[in-house]
Amino acid sequence: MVYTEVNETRRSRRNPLLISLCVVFMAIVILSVTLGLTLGRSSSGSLKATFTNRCQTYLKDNGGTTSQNDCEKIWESFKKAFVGRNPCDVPPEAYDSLLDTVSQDPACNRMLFWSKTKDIVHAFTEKSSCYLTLEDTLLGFTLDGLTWCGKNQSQETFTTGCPEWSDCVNNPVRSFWNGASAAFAATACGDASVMLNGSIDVPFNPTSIFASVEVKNFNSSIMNGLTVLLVTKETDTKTCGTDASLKDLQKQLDPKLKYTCKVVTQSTIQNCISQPQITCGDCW
Ligand code: N1C
Repeated sequence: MVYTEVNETRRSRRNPLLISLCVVFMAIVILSVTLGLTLGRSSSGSLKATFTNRCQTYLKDNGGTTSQNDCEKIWESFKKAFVGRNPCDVPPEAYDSLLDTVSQDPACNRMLFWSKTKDIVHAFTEKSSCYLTLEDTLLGFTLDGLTWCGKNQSQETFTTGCPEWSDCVNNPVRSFWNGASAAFAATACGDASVMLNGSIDVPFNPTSIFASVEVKNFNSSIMNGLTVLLVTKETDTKTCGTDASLKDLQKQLDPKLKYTCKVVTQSTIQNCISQPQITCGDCW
């Protein structure tokens, strides 16, 4: 009798504790599921919003039609390249149809390529319209700096949990830049330029998109030559004649293309950017 009473008292004390633990556990489960769903949805929602907003801004600023519909159509074509696919199995060709629909008029003599000099290149192109980079085209402008991927058997788009650049070659972001860079380089006409980084060991790096994709897509029947602008700091010792990687670049260029190289210091470019009015051709 005494034994039963003690036991019951313990049970009745334990029960509320167990119940509260269960409630807390259930609350955590429900919260994580809801949060997961909301975050998942909002990331894909925000990719579409970012894409169409940037696309419309570009069209507006570049005198194109500003119809919401155009950017919605481009978004649909963009999505088709990677939605429902394993994010390590999206080859550059997946973007062919998108790149065909959004083709851009080439800007002969004004095309500027770059490798490991993105910040200074864009600081310059933002201030002047002397040169045109891939980020000054509709798709380059719209997708610059974004991350995206899909998932097998899912219609959703994701901006987190996507493969990193080096995780797999055929990831949606890497394949886009490969495909878009190939198409951009193939239209280069007249004299093109490239800003390479003279402060690093290998300014012309075979693994870069510039070396592995763009140089291979130059078309010597529409292009005259390539000018390398080797961007250095005052303390750098690299020159056009002494850098081994630039010799590789010359070897890889079609012999019909004229090769020119100039060292340009960062401060020269910065001075030029700070002028109220930039005259094309006056900077270096
Ligand atoms: O690998 P990189 O440089 O040589 O690629 C740069 C080269 C440029 O000439 C562009 O035309 O390839 C084109 N390009 C872009 O326009 C671009 N915008 C943003 C290549 N990559 C681009 N990105 C991102 O920069 C891309 O997601 C990747 O991470 C970098 C590559 O830059 P890099 O190594 O300095």
